[in-house]
Amino acid sequence: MKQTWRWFGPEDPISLTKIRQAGASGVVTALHHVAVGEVWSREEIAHRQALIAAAGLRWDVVESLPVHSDVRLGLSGAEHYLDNYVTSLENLAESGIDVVVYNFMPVIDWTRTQLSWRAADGSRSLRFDAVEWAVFDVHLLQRTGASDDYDEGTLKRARAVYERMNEEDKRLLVTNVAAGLPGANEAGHSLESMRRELSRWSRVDAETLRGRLVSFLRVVLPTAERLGVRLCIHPDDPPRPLLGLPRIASTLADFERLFREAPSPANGLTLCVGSLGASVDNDVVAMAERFAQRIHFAHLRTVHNEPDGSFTEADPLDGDVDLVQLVRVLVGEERRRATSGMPFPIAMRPDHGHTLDGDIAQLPGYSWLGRLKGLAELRGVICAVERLT
Ligand code: DNO
Repeated sequence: MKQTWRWFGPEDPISLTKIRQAGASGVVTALHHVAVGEVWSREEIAHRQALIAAAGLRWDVVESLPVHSDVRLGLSGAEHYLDNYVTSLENLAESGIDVVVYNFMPVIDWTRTQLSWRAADGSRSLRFDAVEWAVFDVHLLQRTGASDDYDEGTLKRARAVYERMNEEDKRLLVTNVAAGLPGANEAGHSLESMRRELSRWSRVDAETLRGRLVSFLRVVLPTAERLGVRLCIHPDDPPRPLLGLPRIASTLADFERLFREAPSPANGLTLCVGSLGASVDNDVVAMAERFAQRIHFAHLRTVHNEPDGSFTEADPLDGDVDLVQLVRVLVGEERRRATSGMPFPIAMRPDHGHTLDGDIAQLPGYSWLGRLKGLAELRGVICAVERLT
């Protein structure tokens, strides 16, 4: 497997030198400074590529080339953003970058309620707490109809938690949920702007959103296929509807349907194990087997799930999904590709890491030492699976 590391660009506190010393050979990055929907020019791409090459690394994966919300909302005038998307894909292909991540989550991207949850060993990790989530939705955002989405027990516990919160606790929960996490599609929200954005989406149900995803793909996939670019949708994180909004890249059935309706080989999947694994209904190893030919990029991380739907990010080898089995599936797929003419290896990156003592961790989830530890463990697994199978 190709071992990569996510780098947020020249502002990232983790330097390219560190990334190389961590053992990665590839970089996953995006032109975060270009406004969503604008063209990624050849010059900007070449400039970023040169920085990465000067450090002895290669820009292997774009994460992400975001899809403008007007496209996801199906607004008239969105054709301009689609044209720009195609041009950006052409410019990337021209530079030899051929794996491109995007997602189709409405309003909020990946979501947690706690960004500094203390584990027993004192390290910090990210957590989605189902009760705090209900506190946010029902009591802080006060979304119309929110209480219909929770059972009695959760509503009762949420009220009790809310009543114990002081102003600082409330402010922190709003920031954690709404302000936007690293790499999210769009800038974060205040409660006010989130309410405004939600009202734009009030009539979009799952079927409508699925239709828009397929329409988007029908426009961009022919170009991607012609250029040898593989577009890899990132699953919903967590894989469930939030804030009354549909999420359509969450389950085996969602992906079966997506690949049936847009069968182009350029229609690929980012196997984000932590996202998919945050539903106990997803058998992620079985999903990897089922969609192996579509996977061109993998986020190797795991979570611990709890019965009420809460989950906490775990150490890679200690979570609910067996990453050793998963790596075995991906290595098997690479071997198959080697004899079938498909491009390989498959790129992987350690996804979020815990924040360890003495860490550099300005960006939630994207710590230096925590990810270094994650990559080191995963390198061991990959090496063993490649040698022994
Ligand atoms: C979180 C990441 C997301 C992901 C985007 C993909 O750590 O997995 O930021 O990059 O949702 O579009």
